[in-house]
Amino acid sequence: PSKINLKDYQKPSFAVETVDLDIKLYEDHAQVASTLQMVRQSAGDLVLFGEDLALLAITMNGESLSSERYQHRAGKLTIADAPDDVTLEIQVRICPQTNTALEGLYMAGSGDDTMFVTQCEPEGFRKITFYPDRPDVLAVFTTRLEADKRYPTLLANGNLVEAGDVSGTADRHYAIWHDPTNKPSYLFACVIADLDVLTDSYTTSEGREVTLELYAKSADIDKCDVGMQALKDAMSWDEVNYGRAYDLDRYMIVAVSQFNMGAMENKGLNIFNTACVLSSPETTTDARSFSVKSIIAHEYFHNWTGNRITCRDWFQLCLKEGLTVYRDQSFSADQQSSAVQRIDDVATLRAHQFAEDAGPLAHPVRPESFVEINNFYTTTVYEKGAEIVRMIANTLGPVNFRKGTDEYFRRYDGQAVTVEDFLSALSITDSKIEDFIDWYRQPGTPVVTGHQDYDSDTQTLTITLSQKTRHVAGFDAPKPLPIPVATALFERNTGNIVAERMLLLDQQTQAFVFENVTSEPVVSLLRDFSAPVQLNYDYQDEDLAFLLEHETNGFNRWQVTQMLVNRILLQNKGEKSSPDIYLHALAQTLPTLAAEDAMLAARLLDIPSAQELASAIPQDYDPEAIKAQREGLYQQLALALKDEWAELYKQLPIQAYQDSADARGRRALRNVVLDMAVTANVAGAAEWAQRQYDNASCMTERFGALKVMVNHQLAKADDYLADFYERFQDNDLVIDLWFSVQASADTVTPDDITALLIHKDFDWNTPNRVRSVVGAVASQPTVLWTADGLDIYTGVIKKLDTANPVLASRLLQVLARWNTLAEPRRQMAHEQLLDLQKQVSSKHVLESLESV
Ligand code: BAL
Ligand code: ZN
Repeated sequence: PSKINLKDYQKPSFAVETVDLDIKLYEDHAQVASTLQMVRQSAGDLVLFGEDLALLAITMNGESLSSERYQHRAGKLTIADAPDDVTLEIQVRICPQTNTALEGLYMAGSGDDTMFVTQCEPEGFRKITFYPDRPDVLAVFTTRLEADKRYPTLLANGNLVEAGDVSGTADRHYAIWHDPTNKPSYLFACVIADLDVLTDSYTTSEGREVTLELYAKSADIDKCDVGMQALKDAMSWDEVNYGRAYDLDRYMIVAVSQFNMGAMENKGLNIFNTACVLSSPETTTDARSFSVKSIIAHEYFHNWTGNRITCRDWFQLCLKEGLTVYRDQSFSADQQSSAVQRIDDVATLRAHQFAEDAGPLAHPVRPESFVEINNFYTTTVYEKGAEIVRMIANTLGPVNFRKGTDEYFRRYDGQAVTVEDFLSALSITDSKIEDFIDWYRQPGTPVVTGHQDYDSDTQTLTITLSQKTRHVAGFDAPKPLPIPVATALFERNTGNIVAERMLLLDQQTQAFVFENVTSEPVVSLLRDFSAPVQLNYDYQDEDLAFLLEHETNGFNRWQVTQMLVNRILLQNKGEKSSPDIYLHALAQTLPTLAAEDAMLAARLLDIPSAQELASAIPQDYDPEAIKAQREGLYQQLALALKDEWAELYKQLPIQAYQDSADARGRRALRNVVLDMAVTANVAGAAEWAQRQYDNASCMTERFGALKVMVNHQLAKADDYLADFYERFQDNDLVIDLWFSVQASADTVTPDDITALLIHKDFDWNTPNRVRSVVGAVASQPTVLWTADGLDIYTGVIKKLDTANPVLASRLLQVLARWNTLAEPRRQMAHEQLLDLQKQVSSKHVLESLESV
């Protein structure tokens, strides 16, 4: 497959002014008629894209175009010598009923329970009709939908203009929608379904009355309140923090159970994976419910950062995603402890993005070439993209960052722009911000190394920092990047902060001098994770234990526990730290912290997942050894605090459900304590798990207890699994949990996975269900990296390769680290991947296998 390069970007020859779409849905196909008003902007052919379309008719300025007048090849329809003003009328036939790729217009559900929805980002619109389907072509859309009255819900972007019965038929109806905003085709959406709606309203700071509608199946409409409240919170937050108000009279969200992504920000008509919008205490864990709120906010925030200002081309994906993730992380930090928010964001970044940056699929935040853009909806583009915006925001400070974003909206509203445009607006108060462009261009995670020298005569402390980024093949030699390092000095005898500074490391090596330091301090670096780098500072374990006790920054307290764990588990033989200091420091900290901030206390007990630990191992990775060491340390931790668990558990009783940060923290800690108690064989702990399940006030408690029973193979685990299935068999999202708790059990075998894949409720057409099993396998390296595990995993990829290549390719990305394995696994994995390469055909999967 051929590569597309950023350097080859050319403006489209034609602009589209208006699009009139008419989509008629029938039993086994749909007919799409479109009228495009186009005007020439520059010399060149008129180019339309189209995939999986049967072209029925095409006319230009009223004249039927015979096939000699255009070329139709490899998904492109090219008309040479088009006049400057063009009206194109196109008729195509498509088949949403058999569209398993879930791109374009597709049918979700089966039997009598079906609905039709769209997913057009990035290039799905070309599966609906021929169109200049690229983000820099913006047009005003009018959409007419026609379908059987079995589907009473007919939605498209914008405002409802007209609806009624189709004359001459008894059972068909239509609706016409008009979206007054100029938008790229990737933001087009429509829905043809039978849904209930939860309605609310919001008055914007500009005085606009907005109708808010959340559409879901009638059985799910009682799970829409959390999402609705989050939407209103997000609307208000964006007005206060960015001065951005909503711009249409209607905002709709539709829940669909079969969806490749989490959600999609189509203008005025968001489409959501049910997992990312439905929430109720009985059926949704706190963690999931919290992410529902942040995803609702994320899609809402796209209205300004993505929709009103969009990307010039798909290389600029991070322009909208990095900024919008940064905005949703900031929103979420305002809904809970900001330290815990930062911990969770950084844990995700380290586990997934650092791994991607260290492996063969490493790419810059703004890639320079791709075969299939769907392969670049990555944690590098999203999460590292957000880290760059965060560094810029912290460098500027809140006042100047706001001046910069105001300028960005002022200058570029209504346009399709680039990362350079973004940096140029952000740099109006500080031209150095433009230097951050290298963060967008250069792949690889910088490693920052440092040490300190204290001179008691002059009372100066010198911190010397160096940076190094690995040279990724195919890219220029790495340059030093601007790296903000938030630093505080702690006095050893009092634990007080004596100095705080943001150091800017922008050369390969730099010395930073602090004057008037009366005794050698303990230095806390990279506070709040001020840059997405790996830090190797010359600490003693005792310094880290000191920081665990004295840091005022909750994030850094967690960070030092993670550094200690890494020293215990990952350093070379002979350099490994003993766990004593770590265990002692936690034993000192935990009881008090549990009462003050239960959620933070729960996080401090985190031992990085096997996957995250693996991401830090460049070669000779032995999954069994890492698993054994990890479990060994977990066991030691559980035993070291064995006498505390009963008391702590007692202090965290089940209470009437509340959705406050405090209550969520107590539930989170309760589940961790339960697991620790069972691990340490505390007398009666198995019964605590049963009682917690039986008396649970919400899913967090019930599922937490079930997980403990399954992971520890407690005597009643199977009975409780059966009960869980019975109780929730009608709720797909909960049955996903039922699959995932089994597939990710500590003791799972390849045979167990195979059994789940042939279970009567397993469904290859529902990405959530596939991920609930296959995603769980990915989290178990000791199962994944065996001959049987790989057989299963590559079998899944083969099965999905043509049916749903977007999903197949995403699942495949976890195999990218095969080359870090110790032999003989490395060789075995390599052979399996070479074999897979011969048996797949989608460009998505082939591109992900390029480096094998
Ligand atoms: N734009 C795709 C889904 C999201 O990032 O919001
Ligand atoms: Zn997004």
